[in-house]
Amino acid sequence: MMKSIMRTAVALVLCLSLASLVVAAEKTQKKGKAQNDVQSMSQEKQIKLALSAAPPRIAKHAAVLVFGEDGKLKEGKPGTNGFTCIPTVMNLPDPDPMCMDAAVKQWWEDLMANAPKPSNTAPGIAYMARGGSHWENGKRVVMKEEPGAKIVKEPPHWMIMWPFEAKMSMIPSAPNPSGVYVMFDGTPYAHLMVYQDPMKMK
Ligand SMILES: [Cu+2]
Repeated sequence: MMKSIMRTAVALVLCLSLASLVVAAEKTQKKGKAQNDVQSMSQEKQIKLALSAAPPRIAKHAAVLVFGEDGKLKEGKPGTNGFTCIPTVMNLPDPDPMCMDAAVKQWWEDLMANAPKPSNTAPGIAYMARGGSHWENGKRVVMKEEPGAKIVKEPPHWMIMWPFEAKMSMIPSAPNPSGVYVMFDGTPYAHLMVYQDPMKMK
């Protein structure tokens, strides 16, 4: 009887330590990802990072969404000017916060929900004063990671979210010396990228 109790106890301890090892391993794995680096930032730091995407005159009155412990975005700060800032777009090591108006927020939520097309009914404006990144395959800018695609950095810019077409507008579909291009050309999520530093808009 005593022996079997002991055996059960040993098995229980083994189980528990194994479980804590698994949890520890998962934590280490998560830390390796940039997404979780931003997510593991304090709410205060996430808000500061998010607000650095737009000039102070916009950031001052903008709402902020931050990542909660579950990895989902939640309100970090309410706003009054219709703009919402998030601490990261691509969740890569380089900071890429974005401040967006209501139309882009709708566009962004549709993209995150894998909706076939964005539902905003008016062009939206978004600011990325810290710059950002995109996936590029050959000379093509692609929406997602795919075989052969690499991350290319973007300088500080602002965007107009509206389905412009390179063919109709004659604007190039990839970054070029002019500083303007149609990103995600040929998809419902096409939009105009303008390589101008929002911090210089006074
Ligand atoms: Cu873009």
